[in-house]
Parts: sequence; structure tokens; C-alpha cells
Amino acid sequence: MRSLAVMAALALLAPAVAEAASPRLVKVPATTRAERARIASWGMEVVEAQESHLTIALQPDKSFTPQVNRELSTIPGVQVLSEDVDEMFRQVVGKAADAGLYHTYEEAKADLTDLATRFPAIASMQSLGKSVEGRDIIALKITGPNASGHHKPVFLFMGCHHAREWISVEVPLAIAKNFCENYATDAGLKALIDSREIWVCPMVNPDGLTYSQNNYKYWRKTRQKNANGTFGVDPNRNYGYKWGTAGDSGNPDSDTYRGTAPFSEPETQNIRDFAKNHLLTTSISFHSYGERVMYPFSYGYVQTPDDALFKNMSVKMAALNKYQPHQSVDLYPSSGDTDDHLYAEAGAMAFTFEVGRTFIPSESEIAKICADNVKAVRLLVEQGAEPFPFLKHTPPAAVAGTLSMSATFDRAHHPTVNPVEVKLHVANGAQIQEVAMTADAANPDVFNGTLQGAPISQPGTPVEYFFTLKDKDGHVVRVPRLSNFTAAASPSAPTALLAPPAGHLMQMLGF
Ligand code: 0X9
Ligand code: ZN
Repeated sequence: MRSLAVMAALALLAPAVAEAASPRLVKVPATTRAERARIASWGMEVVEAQESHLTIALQPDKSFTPQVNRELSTIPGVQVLSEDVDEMFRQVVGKAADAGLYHTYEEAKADLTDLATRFPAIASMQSLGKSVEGRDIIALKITGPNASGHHKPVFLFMGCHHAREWISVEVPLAIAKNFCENYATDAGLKALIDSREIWVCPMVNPDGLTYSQNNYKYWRKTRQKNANGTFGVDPNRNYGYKWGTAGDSGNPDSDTYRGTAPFSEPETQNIRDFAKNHLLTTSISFHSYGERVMYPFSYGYVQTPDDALFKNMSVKMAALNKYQPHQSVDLYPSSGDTDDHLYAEAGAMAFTFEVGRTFIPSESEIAKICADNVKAVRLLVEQGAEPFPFLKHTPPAAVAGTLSMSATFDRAHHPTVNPVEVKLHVANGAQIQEVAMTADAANPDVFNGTLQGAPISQPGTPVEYFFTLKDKDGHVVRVPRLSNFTAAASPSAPTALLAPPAGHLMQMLGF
């Protein structure tokens, strides 16, 4: 380790460097939120964050400006961890042209194609769009048959927003493999896969991954050609919610460059469009490193209204992979990240995991990192099917005869969804009776419906029912998604009127 003075002197002596000059890695003590936020606001990449310090990457000709130099010289205890981060990478992964056990884009594509070929009943290859350089954003869709035609809860597991975070490709690939290969023998997993859609997208930024593996290991961003001739936008600063407000940079040269506008990049547009078009329910974006389970918000010191739910789910997942659960911003603020958008603008329960303890873990560590995270993912798939129900509804205490129900569309969580039809469905033995609900004149998000002669054949037997909501794109979402509401039937309900034989009600009414 070297002192800051040595580093500064080296920086001053540094000749004009090419785009791919390797940064220095510097550990900066920062024990308070305010100190960490101040350092992150310089717009450099925060490689690792702890409650005690931030490790930042200083690019000799870019982010390591005289001003940053001055700022750093006022902080005691700054350490240079490495003069050449790319060299650190090369030591781990070797100098071989291929990526060793780590997957290249083509290898990952071949692996997913192989799963789709071996498990055609449940797995299919999909593309979520194209990268800047025209690569398909490949995804494996894993789900069982859909008998009801109702929209299933949609899970998305993403890897490789950041090019050099190779382990973040491996974890989604391991999820896909584990789910496909155990479907036939693990009844619990089969039930999950049959009732949900699980999308695995191991490379959101395949151009960056390829560049990192072939040219420059320490590459982070996409391969967008910027107006000033430099390359790359940080995809985890380019999502639209609170874009450009914290912990990013407007300098195209910077490793945390936010791009020219919210969603200026195809890589982030692809994920935005997928979430909107598929009514995304729950997601994890894998990054490295730090062994953390994080949840929104990232952009500032603001808790979501769902903080308790996020915390609860994070703690449960973190118990399985032994990571640390916390809100993203706790370490430092950064805007334009995946989760802030997916939660605030697409109504998804969105997490970011930082996996592993180093940049690129040694090959011998890959299997355990994957296995630990697959456990956490399975728990999320079990418990995360309906974090934010489309309709809010409280079952009535007792139902007698006429069944009148009210349900309220949760527009706050689903701002882009437009309900065009809401129905009430009541179980009547093996039959389901349904009735259209009408929007309240005073509040179009409140839907009311009445089922005359509701099917209560036995006084005291609970009535089972659910709702469906059809959106303008034709998705029909069931609420609750995987069970029924139940309402107690009033013990005094006159049974004769409640369970008329077919046609009886019509006769009574004189038709
Ligand atoms: O800075 C990022 O985009 C993520 N870290 S990484 O080292 N993988 O680049 C962190 C995303 C979560 N956001 C905050 N902690 N603010
Ligand atoms: Zn990352």
C-alpha cells in the first residue's frame, strides 16, 4: 500500500493516457453517511462500500482531477490499494483469451439454448431487445402450462449491468440451470414454476462483458459511443426515476456517466419495456461485490412506503446467503439505478444483490456463490408472488344472500396500468359464477359488484371468491394471485334463497 502523496505524485507524472488507462484503487475512510455521500458525489465509481470506508477507482486522466486530489488530501488515512486495477484483474483471471470457467456471451447463450432444448415443456429462449452493438439481450423464460390464461406473477433475474462483474452472469445462469434441472423431481419447485413466469437474463450489458473479457478487464459501462468520442454509459445510472440527481456524472468519460437523458440507452430501455409489457412482479439485479442484499431507494435518504416489506424479505433472503441486508442508500446515494425505477415506476419488488467478496472471485469460489444465492432466489420466488396486489380489498365479516363487494385499484403501485374491466368470481362448488364490477362515479379506481343469490348452500360455510382485472394491453390479473378470498357466511342466511337451482331465479323474477 502506498501513501496518497505517492499516488498524487504519480498522477502528476502520468503521461497522456489512452482511453483504457487502468485506474488506481483507493480506500477512503468514511464512517458517516454524510462523508460517504460527499465522496460519492464526486462522480467516481465506488467499487466497494462499507460502514467504515469507500473504495473508489481513480482514473488517472479522468476522475482524478486536481479538485478530487485536493479533497482527498484533507482526509486522513487514505490508502492506495492498487496502482493498476486491470493488473489485479489479470492476476485473478489469467491472461488467457477466454474467460476460463466464467461464461462469455456466446457460452452463456449456448448454455441457455441447451436448457431450452432439454426442457422444451418449461423453458424457451427469448430476446428482450438489442444492445448498442446489436447483440440480443437473451433471456430464458421458465414456466409451466397456463390453464387459466390468467397473467402469472413475473420474476426477472438480471446479471451484468456492469461489464467487469463476471460473477453476476454466473448466478442467473445457475438459477436457470437449477430450476430447469430440478423441475421434474422437486414437487415444490414444480408448483412454483407452474404458477409463475421466471425470466433469467444473465447479461443486460453483453457488449460491455465482451469488451471486458477481450480487451480491458476493468471495463464497467456499456459500449455506447459518446458524442465526445469516449465510450460507455453506466447502465445503473441511466434508468429514469430521479435520473441525474445523485452519485453519478455528466462527464461521458466517467465510469458513472449517466447518459444524455433518462433511458437514453437501449440496455435500460429493454429492461424498462420488459417490466411494463409483462407487468413485472419481482426482480433481482445481480452485481459484484460486497455480499449485500439491497432494496430501494438508492437516490436519496428516503424510505419507500413499503420499507417494512422490503426489509422483511431482505432479512429472510440474507439469512440464506449470509449477506448483509439494507436499503441501497445506506452506503451512498446514487440515482438512475434499476431498482428505483422498477419499484417506483413499474410496481415491482426490486432488489440488488452484490455477490462475492472480490471483483472477480477465483474460479473455485463460483459454485458456492451461486448455490448460496440460488437458495435466496428460491425463497423470493416462493414468497414474492404478490408484493403489491393490483386491487386492495378487505373481505366482509359476513355474507348473507346478496354478495356485494368493493375493490380498489392500487394506482400508486401500478402507475402505468390502466384497468379496463374488473370482475368478481365466486366459487359455487366446481362452478364459478362471475359478475362485472362497475367503477364508482366519484372514484374510478373503486370497483363495485353485486352477485344476487350468492352460492351459500350451507349457512356458516365460508364463501370463496376472487377478482380479475384486465388491463388495456389484455393481461388478465387474478387477485389474489394464487389463492381465494374467503368471507364468512352469515349463520342466519336463508339457504333456500341463496342457492337457487339453475333457472329458478329467473322464474321467480318472472322471466
Ligand atoms: O454503484 C452501483 O451501481 C452498484 N455498485 S457496483 O459496485 N456493483 O457498481 C450499487 C447499486 C446500489 N446503489 C447504491 N448503493 N447507491
Ligand atoms: Zn455493479
